[in-house]
Amino acid sequence: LGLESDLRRAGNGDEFELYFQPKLDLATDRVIGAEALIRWQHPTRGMVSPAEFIPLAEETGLIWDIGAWTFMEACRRLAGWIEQGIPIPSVSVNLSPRQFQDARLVGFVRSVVDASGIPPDRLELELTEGAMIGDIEKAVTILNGLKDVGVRLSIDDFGTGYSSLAYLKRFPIDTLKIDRSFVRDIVKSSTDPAIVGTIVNLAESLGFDTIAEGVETVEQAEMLRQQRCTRIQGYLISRPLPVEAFEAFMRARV
Ligand code: G
Ligand code: G
Ligand code: MN
Ligand code: NA
Repeated sequence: LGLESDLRRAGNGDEFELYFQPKLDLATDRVIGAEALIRWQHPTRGMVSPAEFIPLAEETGLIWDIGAWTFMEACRRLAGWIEQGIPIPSVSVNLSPRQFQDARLVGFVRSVVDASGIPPDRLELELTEGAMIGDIEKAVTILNGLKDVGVRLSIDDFGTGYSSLAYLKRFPIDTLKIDRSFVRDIVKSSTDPAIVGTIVNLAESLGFDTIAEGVETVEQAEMLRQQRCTRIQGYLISRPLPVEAFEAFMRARV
């Protein structure tokens, strides 16, 4: 209960901060984007993990305001990087199921993108399969609305949820983010390389890109490359970084 009232207060203060984690294409050795990840610097508890407060924010409905802040802040940061000439092709933000289902979503995204002046295809929304189960027609309508705005769409934690292939072919998405559970043991596993390869083939057939999450070692990256997944994200490249450190990371690469 304490955490809930703290979360309510944090929303209108400045206790939230976005960290950014780069995504790399091994084929070109280029940073292709960055994922924005929210951090809550609580005045007495210290850093509270989103794994802890996002579920609470979902239950209480506070997620709308937190998500609105996240999206606007991500746009503000990207606009700044474009202006400074920092070569960051795109920025993604995570959407939880309740944000995705909210009737205000498409209009909100449209108005923030319009106001920011950012080319919409440089923004990406990461959705989990769980956000899209239930009413599939409704999910497809929302996804089409977002594509109409021009933002990119990805399915996060792909392979752990419920999306059937029949649904997947109807989703106007751009990228499958291969869940890190398939990456973790890929070097030793007798099954996980084949699972990754199958996801890559499926994505290719459907016209989607892939990126692997949670890549921590060069051996994992090499196994992924053998399965033709060259886009990676994880501690091997960088941990999620506060803005100044992320900018330093980007400057050091050029
Ligand atoms: O950054 P970290 O690994 O601690 O994130 C934990 C979880 O919180 C991940 O599932 C991530 O997708 C989620 N998360 C991080 N930032 C946000 C955010 O801004 N909005 C939503 N809805 N989820 C987020
Ligand atoms: O659910 P989502 O994929 O958005 O979760 C992103 C979370 O994964 C963030 O909390 C981030 O801190 C975490 N993360 C990012 N890279 C790695 C990694 O290489 N290994 C592990 N274990 N976690 C990672
Ligand atoms: Mn994510
Ligand atoms: Na994920």
